Amino acid sequence: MTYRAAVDAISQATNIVVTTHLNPDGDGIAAALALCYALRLRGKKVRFISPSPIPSIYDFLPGVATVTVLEDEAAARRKRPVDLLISCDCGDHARLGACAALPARSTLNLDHHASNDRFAAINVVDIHAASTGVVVEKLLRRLGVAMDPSLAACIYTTLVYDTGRFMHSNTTAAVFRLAAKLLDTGIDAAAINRALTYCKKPVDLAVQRLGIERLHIDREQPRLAGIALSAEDIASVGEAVEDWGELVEIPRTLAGIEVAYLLREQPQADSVRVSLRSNPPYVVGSIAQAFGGGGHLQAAGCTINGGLEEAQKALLPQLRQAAAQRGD
Ligand SMILES: [Mn+2]
Repeated sequence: MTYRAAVDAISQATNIVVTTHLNPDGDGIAAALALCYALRLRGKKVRFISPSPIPSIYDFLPGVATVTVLEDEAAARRKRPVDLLISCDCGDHARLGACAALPARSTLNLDHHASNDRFAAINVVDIHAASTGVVVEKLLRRLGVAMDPSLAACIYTTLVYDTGRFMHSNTTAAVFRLAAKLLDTGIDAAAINRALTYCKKPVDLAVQRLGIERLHIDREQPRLAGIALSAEDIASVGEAVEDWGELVEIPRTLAGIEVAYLLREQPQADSVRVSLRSNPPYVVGSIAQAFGGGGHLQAAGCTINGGLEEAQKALLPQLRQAAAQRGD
């Protein structure tokens, strides 16, 4: 890990842009906000530019009102160069969307995805970190930044989000030790948990109903279940939905299911977004990678060109195999 190089790069920089991946999640957003907050305390000129809008459920996080959204690549290219562009939670350059085109004298990649392709000048990729927020916390400690409630709220959010509320296999003793340290600052963890959990709108429940209607347990492989949504299904909900991704949790809740998938056909029916999850020791990360995507061993995603049926034909045999063989 090149924390040292990251500390040096930040120390030397005055103008910094912090960013995260397309369709950012609780880890990417809160890790980036923690970094922005801490670097501003250090007197840096920092902006958080996101390649997609920030879902409103994160409105409670400190600094979220200062985030600007940049979806136009040409506009990004025209920006004045900054000293340092820092990406949080992003495994490959293309996932930065328009923000990939932001001019910068140097780049720093803070992440924890096993599939990270080390696209930046300086790469701090800690695949054992439960969240990118953990990587940010280690970096801030090396920068001499003291933990405070604002920072703690952000880092705690990354833990809750990326461990699935302290449930997934990345929920280590180190995670609980860090969580305890964050709670020692006086943050209201239960309030944050509520903000991240009891945040549904009626449309989100309509999406869940659709997901349950489309839930399918594989006939050949009883450890495999998933949800496949056509472009028509998705249009039928009729409103912009902020987070489709969590539908992949529905098949997982069934006893005996070890591998779960969510397929979302895109509006022109020319590509399908794929989310994959598995319980250890079953592995889905390599499947996502084979289709040009990435992620973790047990949580990964990719996009497959073609319509829903084509994607199912290409993917299901591999998922059956993943559910048939233990990856350990
Ligand atoms: Mn993450």
